[in-house]
Amino acid sequence: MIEGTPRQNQLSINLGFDDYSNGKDYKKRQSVFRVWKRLSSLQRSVICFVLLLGGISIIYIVSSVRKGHRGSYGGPSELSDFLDSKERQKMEQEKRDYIQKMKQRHAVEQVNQIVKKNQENIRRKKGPPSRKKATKEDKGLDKVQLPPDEKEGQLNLPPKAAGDDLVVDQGSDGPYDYFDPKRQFSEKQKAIQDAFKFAWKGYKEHAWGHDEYHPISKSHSEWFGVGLTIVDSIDTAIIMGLKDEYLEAREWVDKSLTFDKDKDVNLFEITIRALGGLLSAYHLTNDEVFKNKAKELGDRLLPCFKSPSNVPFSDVNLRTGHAHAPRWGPDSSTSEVTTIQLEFRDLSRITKDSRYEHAVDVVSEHVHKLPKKDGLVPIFINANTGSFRSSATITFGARGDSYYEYLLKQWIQTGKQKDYLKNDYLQAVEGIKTHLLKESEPSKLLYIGELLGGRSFSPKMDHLVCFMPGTLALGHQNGLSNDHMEIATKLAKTCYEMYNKMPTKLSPEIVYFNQAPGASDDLIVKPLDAHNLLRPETVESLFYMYRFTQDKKYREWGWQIFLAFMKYTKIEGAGFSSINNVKSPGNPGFKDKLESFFLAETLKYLFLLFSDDPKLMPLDKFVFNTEAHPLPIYSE
Ligand code: DMJ
Repeated sequence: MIEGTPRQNQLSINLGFDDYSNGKDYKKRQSVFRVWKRLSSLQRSVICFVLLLGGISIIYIVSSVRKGHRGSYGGPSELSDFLDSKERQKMEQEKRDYIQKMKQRHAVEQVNQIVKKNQENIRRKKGPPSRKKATKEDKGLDKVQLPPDEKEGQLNLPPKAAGDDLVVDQGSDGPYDYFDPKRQFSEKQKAIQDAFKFAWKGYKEHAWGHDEYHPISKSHSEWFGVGLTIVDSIDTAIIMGLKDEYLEAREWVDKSLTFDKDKDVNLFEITIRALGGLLSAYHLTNDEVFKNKAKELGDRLLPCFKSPSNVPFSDVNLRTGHAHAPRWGPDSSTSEVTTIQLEFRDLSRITKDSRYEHAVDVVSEHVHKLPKKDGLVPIFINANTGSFRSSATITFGARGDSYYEYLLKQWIQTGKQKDYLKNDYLQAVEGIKTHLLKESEPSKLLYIGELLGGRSFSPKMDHLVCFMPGTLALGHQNGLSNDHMEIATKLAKTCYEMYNKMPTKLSPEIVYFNQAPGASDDLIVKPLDAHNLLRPETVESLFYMYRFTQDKKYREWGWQIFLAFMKYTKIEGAGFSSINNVKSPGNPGFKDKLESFFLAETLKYLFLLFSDDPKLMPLDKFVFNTEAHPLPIYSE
């Protein structure tokens, strides 16, 4: 024994990396060799066996911990499984903290990258940077600074205040700062912002946290019990740059919004308004609060799809998950089962959970395969059989409308890769031309009628159909045929005339077009159809038409409609209300209801109609869901 104790020497093992430069090591190895030779063969076998067993155990433990999976027998295979529950909790907490910190670090790096990209863009536009020495302030703006006490893997970032840092990367155009105090608004935009603030104030005072506001009685009511007016309006507040209203809404969503309600909800309505609103708010702010709530809602809606045909039931209880057909009939509405795809797909993309997208893709593919009338579909479909009710009406109004809208928008959302959607849309436009498109007398206003029972033509058009000029124009902008734009232009004019020809300058809910040669008026309005619900479809189309053509007449029409809303639907000190009769300027009669889509859609599209900022909601980056909630376009 030359160095160390005999025991140490016996345990020393040469692993094969011989290095004779060190004499002491060499002598050690010699002595180990001598000891080994003195052992009996049984002793040698036992030692070899023990070493082998030890080696295998080490390899197994290391690989299990690395993979982090649980063995198929369900026994412990993570390090934490060997610890008692307190230690495990502590370890898991540390793990969570670490992940959180790394996320924050990643966010800071992302912002820095965006800032850098912006600076490069600006440099490219403005030429080389000046040699002026950077001031302290310049440096602050230059880069999001990590706090000085940050150490590797141990970030100590100050907590973010809600509303700070509200930027979203809009691709190569860089981030958009909705709450930039330097944002410029035209006088008309300011008037539209004021209308939003006015309605918000009334809702806040008399209906805060409730679904619906009744501005005459200054009361409220529930539909789904999820603060629908708030979640439907958040992104409008953001887009308009209304920070106070946004922060109030965000606070409510964070602290008070829950979907754990023993309540039957309509899958379509809650998807387009609440899920769409939350997703949009998430994309515009990157605030995880919205994403988490959207996910909770998505999970509670999934049971709808457990039908024999995979076509969803129309209703589901948010708490129990019990899904069923509507109380008033056996079928789901066609537009409802086909107007949830943009939202569910987006939810999958942001959560990396494919279940939502898969559920709605199955529906789209199923409907694609069903027989149609030149691309046109009946307005009812049965969730048990998966078949259309063939005797149902064909319309671009209620229960049919957004089936067509989402064919086009899904195709756009998925980077124009799903050709079957585009083809179905193109076929439907051909179907319109063959079966539904007519001109009125005497002014030859182009309109889209209906096929009652799927067969007999009716010259009836819901105001809802007025989304179609915008959708046709959007399709044209995305490369579809010129005649789509020609039809869009004529239909936009018709939709405007539905306002312009009324004594209040507000459109009725439904019109019939005169077909008789020699008739004096193009429009016939039945007494029960003369109400106005503050709907958005016409101003939505005016927004698209102006964006794509820059023709000022669309702004003039939009402004006239806005002024009519101000004149006939505004209630001093309270908000806005639907009215009963657009033909009676002396007595339009309030319905005592503010629909959430007035804030979500009507005012948003009006505000965007008057925006001259090309970076605000670029239509090659965002696609609006049917409730005007912008969602990102994914290049597949
Ligand atoms: C909104 O909820 C949506 O635009 C839907 O697609 C149709 N109806 C209302 C607005 O009119």
